[in-house]
Amino acid sequence: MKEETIRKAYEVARERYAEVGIDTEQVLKQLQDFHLSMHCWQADDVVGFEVQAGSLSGGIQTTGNYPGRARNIDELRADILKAKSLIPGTHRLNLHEIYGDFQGKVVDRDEVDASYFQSWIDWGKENDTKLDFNSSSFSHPKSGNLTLSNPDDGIRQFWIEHTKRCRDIANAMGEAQGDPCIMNLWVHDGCKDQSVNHYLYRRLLKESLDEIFEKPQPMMKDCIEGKVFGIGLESFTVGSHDFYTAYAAKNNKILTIDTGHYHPTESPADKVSAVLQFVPELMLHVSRPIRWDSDHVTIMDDPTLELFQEIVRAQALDRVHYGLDYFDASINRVGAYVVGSRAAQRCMTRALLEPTALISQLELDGKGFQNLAAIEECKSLPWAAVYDEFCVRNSVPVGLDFVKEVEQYECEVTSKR
Ligand code: RNT
Ligand code: ZN
Repeated sequence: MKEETIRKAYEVARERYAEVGIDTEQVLKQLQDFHLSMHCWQADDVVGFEVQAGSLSGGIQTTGNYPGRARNIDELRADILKAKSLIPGTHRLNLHEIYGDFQGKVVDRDEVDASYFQSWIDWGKENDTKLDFNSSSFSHPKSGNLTLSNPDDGIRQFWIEHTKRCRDIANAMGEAQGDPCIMNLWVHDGCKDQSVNHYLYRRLLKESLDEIFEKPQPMMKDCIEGKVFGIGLESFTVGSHDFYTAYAAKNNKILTIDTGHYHPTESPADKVSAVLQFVPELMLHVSRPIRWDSDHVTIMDDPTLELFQEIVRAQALDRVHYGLDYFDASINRVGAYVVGSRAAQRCMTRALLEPTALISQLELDGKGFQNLAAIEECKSLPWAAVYDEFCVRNSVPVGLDFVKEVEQYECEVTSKR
């Protein structure tokens, strides 16, 4: 697309937005400060690099077998860098523990330490990419149905040790990058069928968390993620939303909102203003559920847009960490990164461009129809011209121009795998 055309469209947009009290230059600055934490696991269908890797378990599933999956650390790094080159702004990378640089060695989850992530730390520095981290409870012989809530002391201690070590690794990453590493804790613990030990499992999970979080780790931040159910664990989830919301509020932990983890008619966006009254910060796993937690690629749909609007309206931009969490194995995976990341940014662009002060005043003045009219009008203000300008200023392709770059990469690299 011609830069001249984009520039002209932006100038018009700038004027239109100025009329409703929005400074687009300010919004462009805010977008530059909006860092996504890109999940490493879209590149390889959540397999990771453990030598002893088994198949994906823990209630999550990838579907599809599009060619070109990243099969090793070099391929994954190359794919992430390709995707990042097509997404404006600077972004973080969110690693799972199973993505360590194990160099062909069998390293069990209770033996892992920061040395296996040194090459990631170096890679992050070289590529201006800060790292976030996750402990990994799934795809392991000891995963079973219960990990941190397992009544078997040996198994429970194994996962406690794993998670403690992950916090050490996250802290080392945070120190090395001079910025706290955000570590997410999600365990799949649950029951496939009827169970009468709910209180026991939740008590054990609480005790495990208390022990895990005992050690102060100044350069990492803990977040905890609940969900409704997992595949094969349909009847009961130990780490439900009530459980983690209560735990986070009481213990000042970051709560993770994964947009795929709620009942189909429940609004993740509506959680923002509720829980931010009680928890210090939020981590997002922006995903897209279709009928279930299917982890489809993020798009600009109403739930995602509302989520970002709620954050902006709550003036909570600096209290939220913006992670992505989807894994579609049925399409080009680099393309999936770019589409999802840009969609999240476009939602944020629209949210930042909302003349909230103006609409809020109408609402507070009880001007019902005027309020509705303003909200409707905002939907068609020229927000896309602002995002296009953002792309130009970051020297990345505008509009559909990134598609041919993904296609070329597929032709030269991923299709040959
Ligand atoms: C699973 C959770 C979790 C995982 C990743 C791989 O339902 O959403 O965040 O998707 O950690
Ligand atoms: Zn998630």
